[in-house]
Amino acid sequence: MLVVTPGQTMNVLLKTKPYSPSTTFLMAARPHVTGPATFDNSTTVGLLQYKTKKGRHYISPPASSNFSFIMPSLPAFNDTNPVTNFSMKLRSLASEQFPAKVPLKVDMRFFFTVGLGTRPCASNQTCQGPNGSMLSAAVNNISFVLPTTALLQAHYSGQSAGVYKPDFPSQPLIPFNYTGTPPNNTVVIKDTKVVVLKCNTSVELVMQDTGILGAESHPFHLHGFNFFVVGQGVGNYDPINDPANFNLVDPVERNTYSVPSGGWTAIRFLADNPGAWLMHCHLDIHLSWGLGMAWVVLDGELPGQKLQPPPSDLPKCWS
Ligand SMILES: [Cu+2]
Repeated sequence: MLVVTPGQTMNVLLKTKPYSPSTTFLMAARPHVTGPATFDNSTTVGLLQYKTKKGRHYISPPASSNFSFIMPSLPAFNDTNPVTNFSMKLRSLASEQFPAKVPLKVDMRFFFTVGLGTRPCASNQTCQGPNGSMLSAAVNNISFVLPTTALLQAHYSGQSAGVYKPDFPSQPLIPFNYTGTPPNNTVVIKDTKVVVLKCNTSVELVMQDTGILGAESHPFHLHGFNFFVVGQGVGNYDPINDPANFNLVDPVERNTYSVPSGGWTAIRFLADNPGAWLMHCHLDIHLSWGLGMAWVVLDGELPGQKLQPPPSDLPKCWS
């Protein structure tokens, strides 16, 4: 069984057993859902068959549909246990010779809440949120607003004023019981804030799902870097006891990872790629509601640590 989250990529080595050139294999897939969304819960199937040609084996659709097969049993669409078991099982391909490059020393620690919230509904609109409010989403209660001038352009030209603010909070301004009784005020702030990092900062980030409007898994994607998933758990992250269980030996390396529903994920990455990098939930509707933020990584001292100029033929649409 394989679990792929929205936006995630995976290299898979398929081993069929027992091997026989005439065997047809059935593959089946269905959605996994943690939120309240309505969705197509049907199961899709595909077939693969080995053919032998000049001593080589390759995969092709079966020539005839005249065969019977056994439908694999798939977990229920809302069963999170197989998903957790699968994601916890994955390890890096690290070996003694090629150890995982997970940062062992941390320069900066961040704790981000990720989840849904509300905004006041405009008077001329009908909104779907609780008590007629507008559904929104936020990281540390800040609902990300995409600026009209590109972040990278503003950063590169040194004209970030009016485009983004460099004061994205490193932790929630008002801590609360993230997965417990929701706070009375669910209203989020709309803004364009970033975290500014010196080049080669090693970052540890804990992303904590909130149950403010119901817990839900959020597949977070980081541009510009791969990160290592050093820990995850259910409920509220415990900064005293949970780090002791972090995997700093062979953690899986990713650029997209689902923060578990009502739980948390801890990642580490080395910010060695100068530029402006979005990090956002890969559920498109959540992104449109503001579930993201950005990291701006400054140039370093060495020649290989400089943001490259835009290509000479970059279309000029500077605002
Ligand atoms: Cu999401």
